[in-house]
Amino acid sequence: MISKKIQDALNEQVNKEFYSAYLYLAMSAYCDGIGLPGFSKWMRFQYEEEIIHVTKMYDYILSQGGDMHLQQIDEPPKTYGTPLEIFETTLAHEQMVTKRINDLMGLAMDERDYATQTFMQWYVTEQVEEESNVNNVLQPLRMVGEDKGGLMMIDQQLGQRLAPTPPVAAQ
Ligand code: OFO
Repeated sequence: MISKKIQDALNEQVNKEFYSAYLYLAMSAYCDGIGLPGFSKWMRFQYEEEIIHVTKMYDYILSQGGDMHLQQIDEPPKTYGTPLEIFETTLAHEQMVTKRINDLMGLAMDERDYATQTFMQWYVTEQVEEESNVNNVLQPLRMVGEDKGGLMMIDQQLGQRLAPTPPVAAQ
């Protein structure tokens, strides 16, 4: 069982995770449109990751007897600038999500809700990985700058990303 406060905070986070999915799908389309299929694929798999984040939280709310309230999802931008700008936007977004996850964990601690703390630990760990994955792309992007050959190489590498697999608890 979860309190109304936790239930509402989790519902809001479901909405934010849906926005993340929407954002990365929009970025995927944008990258496709500017001729970067590897970037597009990377973002498409990032979208799929976010759907896993959504589904896992959705399942948890219902398993705790909470009310699910699917709210309106904000519209993401249509354009994102250069590949470097795309990933700078992505890092800023993930840092914002990390802050939200930490706030949710803080709320679960204030409420002495141990089940939700255990549940949220998965997201805390996941955010470390999310930020690290983005930084791993940002570093070479900063090195190559505007160099087209360098960007093509990064595009090829990003195209090798594997599809995400849902954790057992979310299946
Ligand atoms: Fe759901 O982690 Fe990215 O946003």
